[in-house]
This record gives sequence, structure tokens and C-alpha cells, in this order.
Amino acid sequence: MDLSALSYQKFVEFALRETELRTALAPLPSHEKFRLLRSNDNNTLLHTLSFSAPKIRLLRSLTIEGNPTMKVLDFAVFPEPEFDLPIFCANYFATASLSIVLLDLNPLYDVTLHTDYKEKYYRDLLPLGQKYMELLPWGGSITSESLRFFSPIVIWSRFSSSQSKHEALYSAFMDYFQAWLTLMEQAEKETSASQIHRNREAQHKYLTWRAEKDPGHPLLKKLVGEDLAKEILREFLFSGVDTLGEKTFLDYFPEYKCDDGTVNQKRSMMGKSYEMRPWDLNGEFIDGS
Ligand code: BLA
Repeated sequence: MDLSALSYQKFVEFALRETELRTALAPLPSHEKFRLLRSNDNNTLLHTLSFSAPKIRLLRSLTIEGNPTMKVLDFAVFPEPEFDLPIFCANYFATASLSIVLLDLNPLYDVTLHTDYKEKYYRDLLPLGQKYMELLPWGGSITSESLRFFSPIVIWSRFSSSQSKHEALYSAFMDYFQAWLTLMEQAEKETSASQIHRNREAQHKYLTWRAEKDPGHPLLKKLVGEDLAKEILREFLFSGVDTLGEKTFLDYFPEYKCDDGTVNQKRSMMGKSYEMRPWDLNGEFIDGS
């Protein structure tokens, strides 16, 4: 398809409009320097937005547009550590022929281990997950490590770019974002210091993973160079990775440690698996790897 017909801007505008109906967003001045960036070859524009709000530590978006061969959206919302809310996550990459999409309320705690967390947040959302299973079917094998950051209602899909799929994705984005906002409204502030610490560490682990191993890194580096890409990752996209906790990537993910003590550059140690959706309609994990 002609990519000029496809825009992720309206996704971001929808999210901001809906969030403002429910809470008060404040822009984050420390991110000003990332607002508008240009790729080294001058072909591509990178736009960012970021805000905080009473229960929201960081709501931020990166859109990559202006390049006729690809478009990208990376939109996420991270709660304050006083809340064990899921992390809203929408990552879309589109070329004229192929779209790769991930949309989820990423669990703060691995739902294959923490069934109480799974029940608390996802039991009532299973019908929402089912709504899009046919329109946006499972995208096939993924980096196995990623799965622990996904929920039973995750939409992971890859398809030929088309207007109708794009509309389906917009519809799913609106539904998932509304669902997240409703969870946010209902969320009660945690008062136990140990529980807040646990939430903070779980979010830090998530940030540490994505700041180091997100699949978008190579493209980001190609566009803006290694140094700026690293700044965007650590100070903007996964901001908090250097402040929310002390642990290092290797503390959380020791299987990546090389003999000389450095982090293995491979994206995955386990390789790709989960060719089929590994959850049944009840949200039970079925390990088909
Ligand atoms: C591919 N992006 C992917 C894939 C996933 C994700 C699952 C399929 C390949 C794989 O198995 O890893 C997304 N993975 C995620 C997310 C989480 C995760 C969101 O674990 C969260 C925990 N994608 C972006 C951005 C760019 C991008 C910002 O979000 C570019 C700047 C590009 N994603 C991109 C590209 C591919 C991809 C080019 C295909 C290349 C590849 O498979 O390595």
C-alpha cells in the first residue's frame, strides 16, 4: 500500500484526548530536546511527546514519519510505582508491504508465575483479547524472552500493510487504551513500602530489558547514530532505567553474561519460539514452544 495513507498520529491524538478526559497531563520539560529530531540522512522525522499525571509516571510517544518507506509508533504509559498497574504498550512498524505490531497491557509481573496478578487485571479483559484474535492473528515465532513481558490479551501480529488492517489496529488501540484508562481510574494507591519497592523494581526490570534488547534498536541506531539512539533509549523511551533501581541488566538477566563479564550482544539466548498463540481462550498458558 501507499504508506502516505497510513498515519499513527491519530493514535497518539486519541490517547491524549482520552487521557485528558480522565486526568490532568503535565508535559515533561526535561524531554524538550527530543521533541523533533531528524535522521542523519535527512529523510526521516522523529517526533516525541511526553507527560506525567497523578497516577502516571510517564506517558510518552515516538513517531517516525516523513520517510516514504516506513513508519513507526512507539507509545507507552508507565504507572507510578505506588500502583501495580500494567504498562500500556503499542509498538508498530510498517513498510509498504509489511506491518509488525505489538499491542498489550504488559503485565508488571510475569503472568505465567503470578496467577493472582493475572486474575486481578486480565480475567475481565479476556473478551477484549478475543475480539481481535481473528482480525489481528498471532504473528508467529518471537524472541522467547519477550513472552514473560506479555499478557494473555497481547496482540502480536505481522501482516501485509493495508488500509483495512490499519483500521482494525486503530480500533484495537482505542479499545485497549480505554481499558487501560479504566484500570488506572480504579487503581488504589499502594501504601506498603515493601509493595511499592516491589512494583518499582518490577518496572525497572522491564525498562532494563527494553532499553537493552528492544527489537527497534538497530533501526533507531541506523537513523540517528549510536550515541543519540542510546540517549533516546535511556533518557526518553525507557526513562527511569537509570533512576528507578540500582540493579544492572546482568543482575536481572544473568544468562546474558559473557565469560569476560560483558553483556551478550545477541537479542535472545533462547532463540525464537511460540509459533502459535500460547494462551487459550481462558487465558491459560499453553506452552507450545
Ligand atoms: C520486530 N518488535 C518486533 C518483534 C516484536 C517486537 C515481538 C518481532 C521480533 C521478535 O521476536 O522480537 C516488539 N518485543 C516487542 C515489544 C516488546 C518485546 C514491544 O519484547 C515489549 C516487551 N519496533 C519498535 C520501534 C522500531 C521497531 C521503535 O517498537 C523501530 C525504530 C522496529 N520491530 C522493528 C523491526 C522489527 C521489529 C524493524 C523486525 C526486525 C526483527 O524482527 O528483529
